[in-house]
Order: sequence, then structure tokens, then C-alpha cells
Amino acid sequence: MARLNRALRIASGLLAGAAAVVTAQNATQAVPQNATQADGLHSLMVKAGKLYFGTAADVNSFNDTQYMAIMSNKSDFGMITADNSFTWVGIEPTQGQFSYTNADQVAETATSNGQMMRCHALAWHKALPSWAHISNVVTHFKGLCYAWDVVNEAVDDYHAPGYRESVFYKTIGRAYIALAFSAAAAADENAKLYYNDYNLENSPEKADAVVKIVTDVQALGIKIDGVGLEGHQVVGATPNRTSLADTLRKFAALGLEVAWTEIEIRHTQLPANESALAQQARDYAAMVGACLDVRECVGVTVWQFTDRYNWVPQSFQTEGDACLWSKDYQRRPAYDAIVELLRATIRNGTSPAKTPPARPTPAAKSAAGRLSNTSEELVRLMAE
Ligand SMILES: *[C@@H]1O[C@H](CO)[C@@H](O)[C@H](O)[C@H]1NC(C)=O
Ligand SMILES: *[C@@H]1O[C@H](CO)[C@@H](O)[C@H](O)[C@H]1NC(C)=O
Ligand SMILES: *[C@@H]1O[C@H](CO)[C@@H](O)[C@H](O)[C@H]1NC(C)=O
Ligand SMILES: *[C@@H]1O[C@H](CO)[C@@H](O)[C@H](O)[C@H]1NC(C)=O
Ligand SMILES: *[C@@H]1O[C@H](CO)[C@@H](O)[C@H](O)[C@H]1NC(C)=O
Ligand SMILES: *[C@@H]1O[C@H](CO)[C@@H](O)[C@H](O)[C@H]1NC(C)=O
Ligand SMILES: *[C@@H]1O[C@H](CO)[C@@H](O)[C@H](O)[C@H]1NC(C)=O
Ligand SMILES: CC(=O)N[C@H]1CO[C@H](CO)[C@@H](O)[C@@H]1O
Repeated sequence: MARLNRALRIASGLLAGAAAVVTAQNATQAVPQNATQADGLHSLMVKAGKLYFGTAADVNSFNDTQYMAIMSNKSDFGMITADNSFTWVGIEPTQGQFSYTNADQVAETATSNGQMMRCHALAWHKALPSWAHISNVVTHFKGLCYAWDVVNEAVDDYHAPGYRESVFYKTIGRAYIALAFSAAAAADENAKLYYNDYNLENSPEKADAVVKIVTDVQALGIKIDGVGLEGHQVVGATPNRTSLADTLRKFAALGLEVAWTEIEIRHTQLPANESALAQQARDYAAMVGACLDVRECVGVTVWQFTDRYNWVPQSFQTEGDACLWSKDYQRRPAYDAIVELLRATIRNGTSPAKTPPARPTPAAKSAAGRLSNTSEELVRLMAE
């Protein structure tokens, strides 16, 4: 009961920030693309019937002019995800004190480049300094975000199909996931709301756990639009295109859109020789190809485009060279492999995958009422 009461306090707290409306600056100001630029990853993806090719990027590299020249080139990147600045740690490092400086800088940079944003992430176990307010953050960026990763990495790797023992889960139980989606839907009815996780393409058990999470949220009539598959992979151990597409279809079959949200493909032995680089190119092409094969796949995001700012070398000291560009901003063969794949797809004219039509989202309109009204009932229903 103590847990229930605490959960209910938190559930109502999720809405408390809604009053503090701050509009994202320049959020809707689109800058037209320079039509003289040659085709890159993004423009080819669009011609192949998808919405975008994107990259993670954040303020820590914005003083790097070589980086900015590539990152700002909309031929290659039409979508930006901030690595860190949109997370709880990034926005509310101290409870109740919101700092949007870095996040706004990313948003303004993307907007002035004419790039869209995937906004990442509202509820994540690695970013929980306090019970921050989903409503506050989503409302601040209302109209900016193509999509929000509402709940990130909620499945426990070692006890699938169990839930990760995050502060959220320990306090509220699994209802926190539905509550988070409900709060996000209430704050921005146009953003696509995603569940995002890693290793889904390697672990059918983990993928099934995510199917369960999605169907739980859907059963409550709460809006959920997509599943993001992170796609952190290893050269030579990446599943083949058919298998990757099958994993994407598992979620598409639930009526959702899907996307690769955080791809990089690392070598486990450095330096990478020529054949390893060729394998990496085939692996990148398999992942992009799987997206092309699945109508509901809207796009691909790489988790940084250069090794200079990719997380792998910090976490796996002897591994890396995982990105499409090297530390010194040389393009890897994988870049050319993706371009070739996209050109071949476009030439072929088959372009089987098209962006799914926007579906009506009746749940979103009543989400605010639904949350305040049902949070108690919902937490009780889902209490374990
Ligand atoms: C919007 O962008 C313009 C030009 O990029 C800039 O001068 C202006 O300060 C921005 N406005 C706001 C409110 O950020
Ligand atoms: C388009 O790009 C070219 C080459 O980078 C540049 O010279 C030109 O000024 C740009 N045009 C506009 C309208 O931005
Ligand atoms: C942007 O990228 C495209 C595709 O890689 C390239 O052809 C073009 O020169 C780039 N533009 C700038 C301004 O670097
Ligand atoms: C950018 O700023 C960071 C932090 O101040 C610094 O470590 C880095 O060397 C700078 N990078 C460039 C390219 O100036
Ligand atoms: C792709 O991978 C799956 C799963 O490992 C395997 O069953 C299948 O035979 C592979 N297909 C091809 C064409 O290699
Ligand atoms: C290239 O690297 C791979 C992986 O590290 C290794 O298995 C292979 O033997 C190397 N090939 C050559 C020709 O050195
Ligand atoms: C081109 O279309 C054919 C027939 O639909 C298909 O089998 C083939 O895989 C396609 N090739 C590419 C590169 O998309
Ligand atoms: C806004 C809303 O959905 N209100 C409902 C809350 O629950 C009560 C009792 O179940 C209903 O009567 C309200 O219509």
C-alpha cells in the first residue's frame, strides 16, 4: 500500500509540470535545403521512400568545425538525436531545476539546418536524478520532436522477459511504462511516441518482452506509435538482412512504425584490416537494407557518425572504428556501401517500403483525462 500511494503521488507529479509551458525556440522554423547539394545518405533514403537518415550529435562537439560541417549537411543527415542533452541528467540534474540550455542549443542547430529531431529519452534507468516531469520536458519541446523515446531500455537483459529494476519499476511497478506514455501523449499529441531498446535483433526473448510491453500499453488504450531498435552491433556478428527485417516486422505487426535508432558496428580487433572493413560495410548495408524491406520502417539513425565522439572506445577499450567516418573524418567503405545500396534500390524502382500513413491517435486527445482518471486504477491493475 505504501508503494501504491507513492506511485500515485508520482503519477500525479508527472502532470504537475504541464503548467510551466515554455515553447521551443524556433522549433517550427524550417530552413529550405540547398538544392545544389549532391545526394547523400538522407536524400537517398528519402528518394528510396523513407523519412530520414539521421545521426546522434550533441553540444560537446559543436565547437569542432570539421564535425559541424558534416553534421549540418542535410544531404547526409535529415534527423538529429541528442546523445545526452535531452535525457533527465541533461535537463534536470537537480530535482526541480530544469536547464534547457544544451538541449535548446541542439534543437536550434538542427532547426537552423532544416533537420528534424528524434528526442531521447524520457524514462531511462541511466538518467534518473529525480522524479522529473515528463510533461514539462515534452511541453517545452512541443512541435519540435518528430518522435520521443518515451521509455528507454526497460527490459532486464539477464532476466528477460523481466523488467529492469529501475527506480521507476521498483517504485511504481510496470505501470510506469503506461503512465509515461500517457503523460507524453497528453503533452504533445503530434510527436510519435516510441519504446526504445537494444539487442532486440539478437535476442528473440528480449524482443518478445518488448512485444509484451507494447501490447500492455495498447490494451489500456494509451498511445504508442513505434519501437526503436538501437542496433549497436559487432562486425561479422550482425544478423543478416532477412533476419533483421523479420525482427522489425515483429513490431510492425503490432500496428507500429519502427526505426533503427542508434546504429554503430564495431570491430573487436583493431586496427581493422581491409576484409574487416568490407565486412563492416556489408553489415551496415544489411541493417539499412532491412529497413528498406519493411514498409513500416521510417528511418535509420547512427549513434554518432565519427569515431571521434562514439561511445564504444570508452566502454570497450580494444574495440571501435565503428562509425561511418573515422576519427579523422575519412569516410569508411560502409558509407559507400549504404549509398550504393540506396542508389540500387532507387534505380530498381521497386522501393517496396513506403512510409506508413499517419494513423489517427484517438487516445492522445483524451490522454490527460485518461491519466489523471485512471492512474490509480492502472497502478492497481498492474501492481505485481
Ligand atoms: C531564430 O533563429 C534566428 C536565425 O537563425 C535567430 O537570429 C533568432 O535569434 C532565433 N530566435 C529565437 C527566438 O531563438
Ligand atoms: C548552396 O551550396 C553552394 C555550395 O556549397 C553554395 O555555393 C551556395 O551559396 C548555396 N546556396 C544557397 C542558397 O545557400
Ligand atoms: C553534403 O553532402 C553531400 C553528400 O555527401 C556532398 O555531395 C556535399 O558536397 C556536401 N555539402 C557540403 C556543403 O559539404
Ligand atoms: C571543444 O571543447 C572541449 C571542451 O571544452 C574541448 O575538450 C575540445 O578540445 C574542443 N574541441 C575543439 C575541436 O576545439
Ligand atoms: C539469416 O540468418 C538466419 C538466422 O540466423 C538464418 O536462419 C538464415 O539462414 C540466414 N539467411 C541467409 C540468407 O543467410
Ligand atoms: C583481418 O582481420 C580479421 C578480424 O580481425 C582477421 O580474422 C583476419 O584474419 C584478418 N585478415 C588478414 C588478411 O589479415
Ligand atoms: C530489385 O527488384 C527485384 C524484383 O522486385 C528484387 O528481387 C531485387 O532484390 C531488387 N534489388 C534491389 C537492389 O533492390
Ligand atoms: C475524464 C474522464 O475520463 N473522466 C471519467 C473518470 O472516471 C469516472 C468514473 O469512472 C467517469 O465517470 C469519468 O467520466
